[in-house]
Amino acid sequence: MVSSALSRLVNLQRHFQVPKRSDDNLCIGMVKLTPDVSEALSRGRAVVALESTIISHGMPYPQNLETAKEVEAIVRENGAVPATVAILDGVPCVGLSAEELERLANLGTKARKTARRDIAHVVATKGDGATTVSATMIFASMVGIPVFVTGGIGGVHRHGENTMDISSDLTELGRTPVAVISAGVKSILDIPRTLEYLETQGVCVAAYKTNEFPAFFTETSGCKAPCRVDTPEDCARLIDANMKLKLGTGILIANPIPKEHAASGSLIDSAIQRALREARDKGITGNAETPFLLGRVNELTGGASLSSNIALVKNNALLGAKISVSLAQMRE
Ligand code: PSU
Ligand code: MN
Repeated sequence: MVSSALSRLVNLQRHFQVPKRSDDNLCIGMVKLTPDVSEALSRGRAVVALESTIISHGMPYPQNLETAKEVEAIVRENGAVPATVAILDGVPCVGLSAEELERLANLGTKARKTARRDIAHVVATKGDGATTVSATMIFASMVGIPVFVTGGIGGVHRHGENTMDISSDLTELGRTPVAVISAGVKSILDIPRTLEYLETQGVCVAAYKTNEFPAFFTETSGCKAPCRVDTPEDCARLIDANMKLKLGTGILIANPIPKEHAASGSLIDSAIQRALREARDKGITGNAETPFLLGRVNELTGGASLSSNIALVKNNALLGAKISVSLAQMRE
């Protein structure tokens, strides 16, 4: 047990050059880890990575801060250590202090939405970056965290076959071996093409306790999921097999929104249609599109979409923590 924990730390160190201790935070290469995260990783304990664009761009203040804290608390209560990822003053951080979390929530959209392509520039300019799914996967993988919880991932945008607006979350899933727990993909996106693209990228997509791929606010999308898992242990075995085989690709675990929080499909649908029209009329494209659509759908549904969003993120945190604990036990 001790020797495997030690060898894990030595491996981490080898991989990321010489770790330095500065105050209480352990630095691996350019990445700063909080003491509880580095301790858990070196002992092979369960850690769950969390993204931060959902805090800065996905929800308004103060619900963003409350939700971020509650999500971390759910992870802890279920036996894992939460590691919220963000770039602060140009330093990639895996795990945030209470003050850092508050700062990020306050910055809101003033923080830079940081996907893979943005990381080097945010670091070089010593900026504050909120990491999307793609950037969060990169840092989770760098420090050895195999499980990552979010609300929803990006996908192929509607008309993506013309605009080529395809989230880098999908290509990241194709190249980085981290399991992402999400409530599926929002119907602001083109769900069938998103699943096709994930297949092309070689990503294992598994729906939790259902045969259907969920659509974030609703449990159904009309698309069949490629595979199904029914327990946290099933998920852990899947992740373990993916790691042992060194496939190098990510896994998407799609956890449907709890029934009691599922928004009325027609309410959300009409809000989405209107938000999409407005985005087109205002010429909002590129990485501004997702935050615009999320905010507008929330306004148009009178906040209903925000409370569904919060409920499903917490539900994902619960599942992610259980998966992470089961995986840590399996790999002891
Ligand atoms: N979908 C959501 N909420 C979010 C996002 C997506 O329901 O907050 C964020 C995530 O950080 C995701 C990013 O990685 O948007 C995708 O943005 P884009 O479509 O620009 O790749
Ligand atoms: Mn995009």
